[in-house]
Amino acid sequence: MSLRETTLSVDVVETQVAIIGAGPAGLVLSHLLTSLGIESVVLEVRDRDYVEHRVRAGVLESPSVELLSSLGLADRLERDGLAHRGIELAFNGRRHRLDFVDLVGTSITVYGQQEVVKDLIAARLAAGDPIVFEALDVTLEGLAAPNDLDGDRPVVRYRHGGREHELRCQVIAGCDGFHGISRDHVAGLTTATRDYPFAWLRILAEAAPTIDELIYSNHERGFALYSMRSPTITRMYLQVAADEQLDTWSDDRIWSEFDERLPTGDDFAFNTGPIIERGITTMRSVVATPMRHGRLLLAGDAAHIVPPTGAKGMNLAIADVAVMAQVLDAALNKGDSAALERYTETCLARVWRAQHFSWWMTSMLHRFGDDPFQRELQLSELALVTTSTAAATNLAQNYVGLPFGTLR
Ligand code: RFL
Ligand code: PHB
Repeated sequence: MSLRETTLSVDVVETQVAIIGAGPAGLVLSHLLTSLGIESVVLEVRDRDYVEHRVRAGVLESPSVELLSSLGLADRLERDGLAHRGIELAFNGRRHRLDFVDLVGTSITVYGQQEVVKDLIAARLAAGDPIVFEALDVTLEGLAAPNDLDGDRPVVRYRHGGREHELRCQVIAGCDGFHGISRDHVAGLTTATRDYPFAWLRILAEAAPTIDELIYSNHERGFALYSMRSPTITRMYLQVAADEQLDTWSDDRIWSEFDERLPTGDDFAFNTGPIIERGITTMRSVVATPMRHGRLLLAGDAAHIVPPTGAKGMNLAIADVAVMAQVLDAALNKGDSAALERYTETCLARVWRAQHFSWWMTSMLHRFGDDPFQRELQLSELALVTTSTAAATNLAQNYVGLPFGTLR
């Protein structure tokens, strides 16, 4: 980053890539670019403490873990992350285990998104590379026509510390999540959407997990998920109405509902404890296309969201920026923009696979009203994936994450 000029009113800085958003997408991208010798500045509207304590996803696919390891960013993840061999699917009061390592030779790691974010922020700041927290009123300017790579360079303006700032760059990476501003700058953007008629009530509790793997439970009262973050913290979810009011759920009601929906008995019981975070997560599938407008490229939730049943949100964000780093390496370091032209289609191949998997898991596991036809289809599907190696292998390879570069 070079400080070009400071006038009385505006601080002007030049960089190669302006990254909007310090979530998993923006932060992983910043490290990938550094490894390729490409300069970047990360602009984040929130403060560091907020970003580091925002509780969200928890499952890392194996390609995501490999990418973080290859960047030397996985020390704490390898030490504190929980390596899971598989998951359990529960229905009709019984648990069925799928061993992903046996099925596909690899598996997943449970490690909170906010821990990934903390590790990436600490490593970037330790290297002396810039993250501007509390970058307010970010605006993107000078975006040329959708296919123009030769036109004027874009400018990002923002306010920080009571001053106006201008970031001149060659490329803008829109990594600002589903409620960000970047997506609105993509001309001709269209979205494909699926709304689900329910939401998830989520809790984080100070309670030691009692088993080593996640339990996804299909129950007549609605879906429940048993997950965890550490040897002392449990993460759990309940299917609730789409317009559910959180304040109607007392702690007692939450715990007794888990007791109904999880297959508790002689071989499984869960611990309860103080609930330290709770909320309602809406369930939607959205895919925006294209993911590029000239020198602006979108990644992660800024371009697409999935229902959390497949645990894909954070992983898709990482997969997008793995592609983005490659195409920017070709374009900025080697003057070859062919891969950049294919950025949208390359990303969307994986995005649609994840959308299908998330939709399929959601459809198989949730209660959809009283429709007996749908219920029998679910039970038939669950019977298949828990008895057929071919069906279980399909679930396993989608869950652990296809290697980057598959489906091109
Ligand atoms: P993020 O993580 O939302 O990061 C975007 C960042 O951009 C910042 N930002 C801006 N910065 C500057 N200027 C602006 N105008 C800006 N507007 C926004 C934001 O403050 C933020 O720091 O997107 P990213 O990097 O694409 O990562 C995606 C993942 O975060 C997401 O897919 C998952 O966390 C989804 N998700 C969950 N996935 C799961 O698998 N399991 C979960 O339990 C789970 N819980 C969740 C979630 C997403 C949630 N959101 C987005 C509502 C719970 C929530 C509440
Ligand atoms: C989580 O631990 O937060 C989690 C795990 C699996 C999912 C969704 C969320 O499918």
